[in-house]
Amino acid sequence: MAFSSFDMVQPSKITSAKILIAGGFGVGKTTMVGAVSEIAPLSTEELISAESEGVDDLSGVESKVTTTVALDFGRITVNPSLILYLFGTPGQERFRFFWDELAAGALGAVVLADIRRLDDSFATIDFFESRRLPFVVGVNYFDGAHRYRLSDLRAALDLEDQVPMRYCDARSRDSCKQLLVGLTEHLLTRLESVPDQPISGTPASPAIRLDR
Ligand SMILES: Nc1nc2c(ncn2[C@@H]2O[C@H](COP(=O)(O)OP(=O)(O)OP(=O)(O)O)[C@@H](O)[C@H]2O)c(=O)[nH]1
Ligand SMILES: [Mg+2]
Repeated sequence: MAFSSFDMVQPSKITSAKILIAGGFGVGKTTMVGAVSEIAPLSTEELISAESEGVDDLSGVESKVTTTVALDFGRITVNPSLILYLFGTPGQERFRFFWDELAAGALGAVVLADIRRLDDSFATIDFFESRRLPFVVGVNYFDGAHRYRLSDLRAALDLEDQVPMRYCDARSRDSCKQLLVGLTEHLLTRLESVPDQPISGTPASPAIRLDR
């Protein structure tokens, strides 16, 4: 794995960034935070209640018995200069009100999409597009699903060309790390295109930035 772009961050400074791991119900957000975090992840899992019936689509994840009711939290040191703090969102519709709170101060996001339930990703993509928060899309591949071409998936999601997208396995540390590398490179590219302005997070965010 090449981490060359991260070398652009000054080695003398330790920079941290808040990153959201977001997506619809049961796409693998908690799994990803758990797979990639170097600390024991904080999770807030509770048994799925009747409130979910008829609202959240359980198809494909029928065996799922718990759901995130607040957030997931983890940390990964990308290189000696860069630490990412990962905040996984809850996926159930009734917890959507909490996303703005979670997004405060975030520098960017990984949007996870379940290959079998792409429709569930529209609301998440809209969320970040409307807040102008940079994101990458990880298409979480579940066993036995059809493997579409990425270009077809991009068209189906109506995703702009500059938004990085790749297949991933939320259970694999390497795969998740590649998504985070892709996000960091995306953030740095944006920083280069507007060199005098820090990348801002959400409007209410403190000025977290990648120092260069
Ligand atoms: N086969 C396969 N299963 C996966 C993958 N990622 C997650 N899972 C499984 O899918 C289920 C859902 O994963 P979670 O990580 O709880 O999903 P979530 O997005 O956090 O769910 P909510 O918080 O309820 O929205 C779990 O049973 C995981 O083990 C994957 O890449 N492949
Ligand atoms: Mg979860």
